[in-house]
Parts: sequence; structure tokens; C-alpha cells
Amino acid sequence: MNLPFEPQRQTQDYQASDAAHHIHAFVDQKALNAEGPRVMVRGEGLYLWDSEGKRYLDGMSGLWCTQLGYGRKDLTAAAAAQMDQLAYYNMFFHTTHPAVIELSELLFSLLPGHYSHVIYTNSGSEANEVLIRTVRRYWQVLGKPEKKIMIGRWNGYHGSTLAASALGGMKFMHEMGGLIPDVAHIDEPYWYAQGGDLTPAEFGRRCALQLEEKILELGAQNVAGFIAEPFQGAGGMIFPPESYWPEIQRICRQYDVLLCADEVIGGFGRTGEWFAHQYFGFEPDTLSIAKGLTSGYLPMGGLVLSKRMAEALVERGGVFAHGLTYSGHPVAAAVALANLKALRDEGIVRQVKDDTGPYLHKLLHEVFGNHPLIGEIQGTGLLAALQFVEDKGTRKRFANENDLAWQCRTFGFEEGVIIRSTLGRMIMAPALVASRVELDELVDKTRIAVDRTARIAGKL
Ligand code: PXG
Repeated sequence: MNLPFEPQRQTQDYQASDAAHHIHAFVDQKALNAEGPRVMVRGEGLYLWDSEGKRYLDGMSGLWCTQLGYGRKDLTAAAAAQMDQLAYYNMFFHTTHPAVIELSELLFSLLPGHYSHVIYTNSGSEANEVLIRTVRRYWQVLGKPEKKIMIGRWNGYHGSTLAASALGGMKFMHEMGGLIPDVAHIDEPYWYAQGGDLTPAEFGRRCALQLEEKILELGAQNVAGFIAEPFQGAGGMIFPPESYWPEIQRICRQYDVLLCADEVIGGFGRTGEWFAHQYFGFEPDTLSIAKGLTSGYLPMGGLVLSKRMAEALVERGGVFAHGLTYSGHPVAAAVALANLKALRDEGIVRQVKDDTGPYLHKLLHEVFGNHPLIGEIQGTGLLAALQFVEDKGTRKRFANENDLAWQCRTFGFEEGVIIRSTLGRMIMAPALVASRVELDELVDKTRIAVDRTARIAGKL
């Protein structure tokens, strides 16, 4: 075994202790305990090593978050220096600190000019919790307290806390205590699965018009905001048809409903633009951010507000009774600052847009364009989804597509690449620092995993 580190304990020892104490995310814990989780012990660049010394190319940036990859010494140094200087102070009691001030300066230099303020949180879920209260407070300040209802989308994902999961449209989460009042949902713009005989453009408009119908059904005077991911992430890396966002924006403006973009996955360069709404060409009122803000090195999120909203809240709102102990945490802020500087100064976002993004998509189209198992390739920048299909002519999907995709993911692990499965889609979102050579390896190993899956599905 050729390990770049000293293994400290046996894998089984780690697993037994983990099983004794730990409840994992979105899993049958009993089944996982029987199987034993993989123990990740080291990361460097795009690569991870487990406790058995096996190396993986991480095609998912952790959970869509390690924009700079693993092991960046500049981020470690920023954290250490800030810990030495001021490890903690808060933003209650009329105080602030340089790290959060400098982070905000840099953040707003990267954002379009019509945003001016941010409320920091520790995660994406919290950003969306804060969103609900902030949006409702905004309408109260404007003298419209009855504007309270938030509209989200089925199969959208906005986090796992109570209100964030209610905004999202994962029904199996709602069934586990995830609903709150004054939330409604419309369909997702997933043309490949739900578009029927409509063209993508027709389907995109149809899905957007559902928002208008829902607003009219609920009464525009009662609707506070519409929340959506610019492209769906956890729901399967689904890109809406081009007709979708312009129509959604028109409807939100017409009915005075705030347009709230959840940029937790799309933000910080993933699409080759700094923010995904810029790629799709619309102008939200709020942005929920997290993940790539710190490259995942420390937990941090936030809710970005337009000047119009911030002006109402700051100039006319008085006290906003909201605050978190760790909002704008100095160490997280210092790491976020170093992370955003690196993304900007090393030209990484531009590289994704001009070089590595187009390279990845060209490669994917060469390798999977005529693959018998793949019906659609979506994405842009360092973001891609491969749609499994049983019959390309009719877009008929496999009845067991979820199992097939999970199997493909497992084959990927065996081949030394981490890709994500959701329903019948395989997702890639590697670190934004990925080189062409690493992208070659990502696509090559993914092809082996997809071919092995195609054999099981009787397609090869
Ligand atoms: N909004 C979006 C769009 C997200 O993708 C959250 C909010 C919540 O963020 P926190 O930091 O509270 O987790 C997310 C999180 C997956 C996966 O498997 C995706 C997320 C989290 C876990 C798994 O695709 N996204």
C-alpha cells in the first residue's frame, strides 16, 4: 500500500465506532452500519484517499463545494492567522470585525451592482430559513404584511431544516415532518422526463405559466416570493429550457412577487459565471449562498439582498429581530475571503468559462453523444448530467433507473472516481481548478462505469 499519510487506526475500528455513535445523512442507518461507511482520510487537489489507501478522483467537489479542491495552504493559513488574531466575536451588541468587512467588500465587487447587503449564516439551509423571515419582514415594512406565502417547486432542494425542506419539493422529506404553513409548490421544468410532446421551449413556458396560475389562485396580495435554484442540483442537475427564466422573471415582476434564487450550488463559478443567474440571464431579488463561498473549508452561507430590499429594511425597517451566534464568523470569513481572492486572482472562473468547461462538454459529447444508455447530456462549465434512457425515440426511462444510477455510482467508486446519482441521472461537478488531464480521467473512468451499467441494463 502506498499511502501519502500514516494510517492511524484500522478501517473496521473506525467503522464500528462510527456505527455506535453517528446518524448519517439521508441513509438507512442500520443498513449502512452493516455495510460500513468508506472512511475518507485525506484530500489533495481533486483527489481523496480512504483509510484503505484507495485513491479517488472527486468528481463532485465534496458536495458541490470544494471549488479550489483540497489541501489549499492559503486557506489553511488564512484560518490559522485569523484564529490567532481573533478566533471569535459576534455581530450583536453593535460590533463588527475586519474579516467580515473585507469579505463583504470583495463579495459585492464580484456581484452585479444591484445587490448591496448580505446576512451571513452558517449553511445553505440557514440562508433559506433567513430568507423566509427576511422576505416577510420586507413586505411588512412596505405595509403589505399579508404577503407571506412562498412558492417553491416540486423536486427543488433548499436544505434540510424544517422551513428549508418545506420550501423544497422533496415529498419524501415533507412526509418526515417537513412542512410549514404558507408554502406552495409548482412543477419542475424537467423537459426530458415530463415534457411529453411539447418542444423544450413550449414546455419551459408551460412550467413558468404554472407560477402565474398559482399566484392567481393564492391571490398576488398574499404571495411574498418565488424560490428556485437557477438549475436544479440535488434534484438531478436539471437545466430548464431557455424559455423558462425570462417568463418566470416577467411573472414575478408583474405580480410584485420577489424572485429568490438559491445559488448555494450554482454560485462561485460553477457555470463559468460567478453566479448561475448570470448564466441564465435573469435578475433575482435575493441570492442564497453557501458551499463555494468557502470552498467548503468552513461552514458559511448567506442571504444576499438587492439594494431595493436592503434599502427598505435598513432605512425604514427599524429593528429586525434576527441574529445567529456565528453569523459572519471571523475564521469562516477569513477563509471565504482567501477563497474568493484565489478564485478571482488565479482566473479560475474565467478558465472554467473559456477553457475547462468547454473542454469537459466537448469530451462528454464525444464519449456519450451516441452512447446507447445516454439520452441527454446537460450542463455547462464544470457541471454536467448524463440522463439514462431505455428508449431514445420516446425518451422512455427505465423503471429501475434509480437502482441503475446507484449501481453506476458504485462502479465509479470501484474505478476510482466519485460521481453522483439522482434518479436516472449521473452528475459531475468537479473542483473548478480541475485541469484538462484530470477531466480526461474523470470522463474516462465515468465511461467505464457507464459501460458497466449499460451491460447490466442490456444496452451493451
Ligand atoms: N440550497 C441548495 C440549492 C442546496 O443544494 C442547500 C440549499 C442546503 O445547504 P446546506 O449547507 O444546509 O446543506 C443545498 C444543499 C446532493 C446534496 O447530494 C446537495 C446538497 C446537500 C447535500 C447533498 O446533491 N445541497
